[in-house]
Amino acid sequence: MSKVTTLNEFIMARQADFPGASGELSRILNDIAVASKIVSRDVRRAGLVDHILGAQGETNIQGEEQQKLDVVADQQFIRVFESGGEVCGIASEENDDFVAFTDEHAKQGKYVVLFDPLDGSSNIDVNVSIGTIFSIYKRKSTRGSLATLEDMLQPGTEQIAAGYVLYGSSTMLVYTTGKGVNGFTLDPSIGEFCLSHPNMRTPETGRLYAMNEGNIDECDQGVKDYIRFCQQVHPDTNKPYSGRYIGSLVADFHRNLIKGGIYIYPATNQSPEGKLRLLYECNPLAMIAEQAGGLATTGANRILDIQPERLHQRVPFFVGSKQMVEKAMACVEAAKSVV
Ligand code: AHM
Ligand code: MG
Repeated sequence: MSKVTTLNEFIMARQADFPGASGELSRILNDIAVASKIVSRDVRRAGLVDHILGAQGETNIQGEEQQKLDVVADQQFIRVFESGGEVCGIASEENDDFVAFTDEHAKQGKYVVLFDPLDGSSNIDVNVSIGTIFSIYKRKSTRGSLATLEDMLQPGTEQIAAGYVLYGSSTMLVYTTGKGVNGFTLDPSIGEFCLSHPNMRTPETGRLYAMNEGNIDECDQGVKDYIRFCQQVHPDTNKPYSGRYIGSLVADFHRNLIKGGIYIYPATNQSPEGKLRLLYECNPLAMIAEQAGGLATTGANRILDIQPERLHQRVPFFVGSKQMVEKAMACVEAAKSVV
C-alpha cells in the first residue's frame, strides 16, 4: 500500500518550489481547505435542512432564519480569509461589491481572493453536484492600506493560484500554483484531503461535449456548426460525440478534465456576453485547464489575457481538451468569414 499524502503535507512540500516563499500562500490554501470541509458538511446536510429541519429562507424553531447555502458558503470563506491575515480583501459572486477587510492584521495581507462560493446553486435542491471556484492574486495596492478595485481587476495571467472544490459523490479539491494541477479527495473518516490525482493532464481530445443545447437557436452560426460537427458520426469510432451537461460548471469541467471533452457557454441573443463570470468562474478554470494541457478561450481569444473592466463581467467560455477547443474556434472563425 502506498503512503497517503495529505493536502497539508503536499502544500508544505511544494512551498520549497518557490524560493523565498514565506508560507502565506500555503496558509491561504489551507484556509480554503478548512472552509471547504465545512461547506462540504453543510452540502451533505442540504436535504435534511430543506425537508426535515425547515426550508432555507424559512424561520427555524429558535426563530433564526435558515440561510441559503450559497450565502452560508460565502460567509464561511470570507470568515477564514478575514481571520487568516494573509488576505486583504475578497470579491465573490455573492457580493455586489468587493470587500476590503478593515482589520489591521488583514490589511497587512499580501493577497486577494476572488471566488464563487457555491456554483451551480440551482442544483442544490435536487442533490446534484455543485462546487466552489477560487482564484488568488497578489495585491497591487500597498500593504497596510485597504484593498482596492484595482487589486481585483487583474488579468487571469496574474493568478498566483487557482482551483475548485467539487461537492460530488466525493468531495475533491483541485488546484494549481502554476506548476501543474493536483487533485485531492476528502476522506471523511479522517477529515483530510488526500492526494488522489497527482499531476493531472487532460487528454488532447475527447468525445464529450457539454453545452445547454436549449440555447442553440440563440447562438452564432459558428457554435451551431461546431455542435452539428459533434453530432456527426466520426469515422474513427463510427459514432457521434456524447452530449453531457450537468449544468454545474465545476462538475462538467472536472469530468471533461479527466475524460477529455469540451464545455461551451457561448454568447446568446439573450446574453450577448455569455453567462459565466470572468473573475470567479472563467479565469480560475482557465488557469487549471491550461496547466493541465487544455485550452480556454472566448471562442476567439485566450481567457487569461482579458483585462477585466468590471467585477461581475461575463464572457463567452470555451474550455477543455486542446484539439476540441481549437476545432470549435475554427468553426466560429469560418462562420464569420461567410457573413
Ligand atoms: P450560477 O453561478 O448562478 O450557479 O450559474 C453558473 C452555472 C454554471 O454552473 C452552469 O454551467 C451554468 O450556470 C448553467 O447555466 P444554464 O442553466 O443557463 O445552462
Ligand atoms: Mg457561479
